[in-house]
Amino acid sequence: MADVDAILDGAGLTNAKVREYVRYWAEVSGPERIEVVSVADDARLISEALDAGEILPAGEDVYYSRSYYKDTARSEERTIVATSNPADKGVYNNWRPAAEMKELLTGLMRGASAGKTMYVIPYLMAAPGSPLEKYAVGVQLTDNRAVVLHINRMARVSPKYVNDLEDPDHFVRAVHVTGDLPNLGQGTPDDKRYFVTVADERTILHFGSSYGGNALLGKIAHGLRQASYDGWASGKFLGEQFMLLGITDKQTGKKWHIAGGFPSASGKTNLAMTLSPDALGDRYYVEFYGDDIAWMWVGDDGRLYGMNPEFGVFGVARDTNEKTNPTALEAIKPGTKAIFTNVAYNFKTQETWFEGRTPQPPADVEGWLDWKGNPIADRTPQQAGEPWAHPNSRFTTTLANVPNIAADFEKPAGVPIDGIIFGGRTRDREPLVRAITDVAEGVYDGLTLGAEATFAADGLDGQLRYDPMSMRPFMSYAEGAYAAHWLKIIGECTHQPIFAHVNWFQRDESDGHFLWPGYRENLRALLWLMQLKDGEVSGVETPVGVIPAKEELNLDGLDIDPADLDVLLTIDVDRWKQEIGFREEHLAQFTGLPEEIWAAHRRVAKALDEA
Ligand code: GTP
Ligand code: SPV
Ligand code: MN
Repeated sequence: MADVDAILDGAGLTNAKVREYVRYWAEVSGPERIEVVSVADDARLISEALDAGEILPAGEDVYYSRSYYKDTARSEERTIVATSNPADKGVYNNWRPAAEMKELLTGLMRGASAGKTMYVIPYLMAAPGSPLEKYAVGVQLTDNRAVVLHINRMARVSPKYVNDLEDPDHFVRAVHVTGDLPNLGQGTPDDKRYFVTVADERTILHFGSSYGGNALLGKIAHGLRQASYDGWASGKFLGEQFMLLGITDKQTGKKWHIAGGFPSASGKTNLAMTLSPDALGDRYYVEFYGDDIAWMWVGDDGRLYGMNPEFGVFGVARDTNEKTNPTALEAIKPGTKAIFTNVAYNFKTQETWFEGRTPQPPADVEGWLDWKGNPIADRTPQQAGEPWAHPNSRFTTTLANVPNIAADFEKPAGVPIDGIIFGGRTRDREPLVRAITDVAEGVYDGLTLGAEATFAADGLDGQLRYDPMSMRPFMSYAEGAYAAHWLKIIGECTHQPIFAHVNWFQRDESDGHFLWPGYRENLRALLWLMQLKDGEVSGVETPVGVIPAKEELNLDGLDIDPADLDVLLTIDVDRWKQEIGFREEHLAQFTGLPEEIWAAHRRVAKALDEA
């Protein structure tokens, strides 16, 4: 291996602690070459990756990549949070002792980058100048060039972000070693993959994947697991799997910001990028801030502030089309430098396709390969119904490519948050929207978010499960402490956001159709919520929150079956009473849950009993 110091000097990487870290892990994983990356290297890296066949052209300045077929989503059971304090063990964080995990991962990584280039990627998960900048600095090491290309789109990348730190040691050490993917025993008892966040040492060690959040460590490992831990340990902020959007009423000039948690592949990207329904477009303008992560803190004016630490979008491809998400299509069009992963690809025309892009797949199958690279034309009749794209296939593009990106998306001060919403795929019980004005009841609602799991995690599609605040796969410390931290942060606000639960996924009992048309129409529920907050409507009180009176919901230009609307705006008290029993069991798993949360639970249960 070449002289590490000479390479770091050449790249202008001067932080001595960073240099020491790079030397240490280079010694462990044993790459042949080392290269420091800045976003300015992107064009060269793209052309190298094209030459090496690691990515393929998919139109002008758009690219295609395929991951190993057993490496297409997060693996929750292989994901671990480690610390040196056993009290950090929670129900969902797969806690393990730090010393044990560091030894194990060091062993797995030893020599595993032989013959490869190790890329050193200094990054920032914040807009420069953010009050949380200190928590946003990291340096990822990876031995995978395609991963570098994704990170260049998803994070701010440059040595300048790590050179002049107030505390040179305060950066996240994020080590990624791909491993020999065909020989890792994925999904077997001998599985060799480990995705570990050593949270109290701010060190991330991921081995055995080159896909998504398993490999882009600034995203969910740093942006969610490490950030939620840091936010709690410092007492200063929340790091959540939330989207963030702005709505402007052009008539009054008012602007609201709403943040919200929906479990993976449940509509955050769609909602955050939404446009007004056509009939309301003259009046309301929606701006996109973020689709997957929000860090939130209390501002000097007593309001809750939020920002998206990411620089790009890693969005679910399936069902993205002109109707569901026109802004996403704009953000991945020719010239955007977007990268598609695991969609179908036509090697003759360089087109891409995924389920839901058009109602039917391309009629002429010539040149089309499915996400595994197998020709569609060679399919047997039995294989005919198989999807062309992987259900968790995605696109990667920078925020600035999204046409309705907010003008102030990089403003370091963040934006004040007026509403926090929770939602997920719930086929019954949850109405279109129910507002919750009490903070403890709002936090309680987030903790009891229950939804159908999706294909964003291996092998769980369709299972009903609780996913507190949509953070279940990203929880880094014990749930009781997490709830207390939420109450503390929101409690410190003198102007608190309104909470709400939304559901776009309620289905008809008999034929299964979605009762609510969803997508752009979802704005109607958010507008009602903001009007409620501003005292312009009063809604209908129910045991589980305030729901819209039918005439309060703006339905201009919407064609909806009145019978469906009735169900969407009804609370099924019996079904809710049953739910309360499940919630009791769910909450009882958590040690140290604050009494305020139990009190909120009892209030809701009592209101239902009296209903
Ligand atoms: P992650 O990136 O995995 O965290 O997920 P996400 O929450 O950003 O998911 P995304 O917005 O990409 O949603 C994925 C799926 O939800 C797609 O298949 C969408 O078509 C579907 N979806 C989103 N919004 C709606 C809606 O309003 N109604 C219905 N029926 N489906 C929706
Ligand atoms: C999710 O699964 O919630 C994602 C994609 O946002 S990944 O970054 O792979 O976790
Ligand atoms: Mn996500």
